[in-house]
Amino acid sequence: MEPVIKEIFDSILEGSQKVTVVKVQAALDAGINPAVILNDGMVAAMAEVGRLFEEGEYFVPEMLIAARAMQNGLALLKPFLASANVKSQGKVVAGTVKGDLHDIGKNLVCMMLEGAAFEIVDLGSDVTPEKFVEAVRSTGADVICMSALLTTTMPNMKTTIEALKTSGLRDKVKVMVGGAPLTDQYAREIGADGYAADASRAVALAKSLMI
Ligand code: B12
Repeated sequence: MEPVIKEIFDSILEGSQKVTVVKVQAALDAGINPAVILNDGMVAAMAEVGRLFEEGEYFVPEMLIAARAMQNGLALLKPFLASANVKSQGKVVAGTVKGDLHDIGKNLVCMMLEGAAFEIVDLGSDVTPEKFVEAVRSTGADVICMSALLTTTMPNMKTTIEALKTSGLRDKVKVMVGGAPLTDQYAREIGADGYAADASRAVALAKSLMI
């Protein structure tokens, strides 16, 4: 691993926004592939933060400052994940489900989809089923992307799919789901059209659902 990637990893673990930004910029200047910076430096650090939280070494404040450092670094990477203007691949409504504030993964999926020329309507986090339904209705979205990071909020994906059915919109939109606790099997059980484990697979899935 390049030393600067390890420094990015460490700066996110320590929640140091300034160092993260400086090191991500240094890695970009050194010509390191943005995907390596993202996956080996940043996403790996968030996984380690999760492990430390599970072991009782980190608490919510540490998770929060690590997340802020990650988001600052992501902002720098965004232009490198986005492609030049090409014909729209389709419209996507995205959000983290009701009760859930984890938005880093969802933001990353949005960035990568944007990079692949999808139009994104990002509803943010803690999005109620009604808000998803209303956004699908008003934007005429082709795809809806729901994210959940908590086992307790995963069922809100099913509730949202039910709400789409009730409002007569389910057949008009493809439903993609994701987030660390999800599985392909769970996605099938709740009646989603697809699940992807990470942001690059989410792009491949979205493209396949548009055919
Ligand atoms: C950062 C973090 C927080 C931050 C979130 C800040 C933010 N703005 O997002 C804060 C501090 C707010 C937080 C709070 C809490 N958290 Co938290 N958090 C995390 C942590 C460390 C990292 C999550 C993350 O950003 N990962 C990095 C991103 C890039 O990965 P990702 O989200 O999985 O996304 C990727 C894929 O899943 C996929 N994907 C994601 N969404 C979608 C959507 C679609 C459509 C598709 C196709 C793909 C896809 O693509 C993404 C990119 O590759 C995780 C640990 C972990 N290992 O996940 C715990 C974790 C999720 N949190 C946890 C807990 C318990 C909590 C709290 C309940 C703690 C508390 N006691 O208050 C609260 C809940 C608050 C709430 N109501 O949401 C637990 C959940 C346990 C469980 N089984 O439910 C975890 C797993 C930690 C742990 N190991 O115990 N947390």
